[in-house]
Amino acid sequence: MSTETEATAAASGAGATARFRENKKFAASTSTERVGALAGRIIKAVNDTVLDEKVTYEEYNALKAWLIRVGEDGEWPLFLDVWVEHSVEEVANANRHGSKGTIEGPYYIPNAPSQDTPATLPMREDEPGTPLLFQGQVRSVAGEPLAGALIELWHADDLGFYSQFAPGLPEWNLRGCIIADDQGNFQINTMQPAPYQIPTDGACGALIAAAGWHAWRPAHLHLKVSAPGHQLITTQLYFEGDEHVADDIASAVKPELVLAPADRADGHGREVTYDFVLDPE
Ligand code: MBD
Ligand code: FE
Repeated sequence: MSTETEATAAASGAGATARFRENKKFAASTSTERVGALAGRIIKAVNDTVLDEKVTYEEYNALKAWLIRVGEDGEWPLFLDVWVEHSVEEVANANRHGSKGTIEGPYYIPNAPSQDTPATLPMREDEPGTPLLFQGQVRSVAGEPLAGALIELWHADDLGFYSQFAPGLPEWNLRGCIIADDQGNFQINTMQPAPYQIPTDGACGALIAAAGWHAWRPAHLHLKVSAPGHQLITTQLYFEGDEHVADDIASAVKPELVLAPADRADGHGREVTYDFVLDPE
């Protein structure tokens, strides 16, 4: 038995759904006018599609069955984060001057174990993959080093699985909160993640197969970077040469977010430097 053979869409979907409920990221109050306007537009967009495309009862019932299955598989967080979150992020961060953000995705867990820099993310003794040293500095838009910066990093392992969303992985595997030094500098040792495939055995995978799309996200590091008095950024970093950098199923790649790691002089994996620039609050 291994993570690879035991992982199921329903288990990771149920985990992501439970996680979302705990985070309680719901709008406290959205006005009647706003709900009416947004829900009205979405319903109209669906009806326009039905009329334009002359959707049949067979197709309508297939949609109904599929929507029921998305809920049963717990895949609403996955579905929304893959196909909708990128435009929400674009609107939210349109006025930022610092580093680019991108989507959070469904697999963030707050309060991972914290460590001072230089740090090594929690990993198994025989963690597979290529070691990666990820380092840099956190600064303000004015160029000042930000003391007290915090770098939260989480990512998939060398098989593309996230701890707490796939069986058999230690609780905090490849997740950590790293406290930068008084110059905002950080050094984090981890393992290069693998590309991520949307589970093929759930509702989202069924849609992807039925539509003839591919199911891949390029390999990525997820980050939340913050410092006192500055806006937190949620972002991801990708790797040059990854075939899915150009066609991420989640539409979350931006050119500024693609890293080009170099081989380490000591032959021990790769290293890359990336600095974060935070906007003031
Ligand atoms: C991921 O790992 C991810 O980052 C997103 C956005 C969606 C699905 C899986
Ligand atoms: Fe991810």
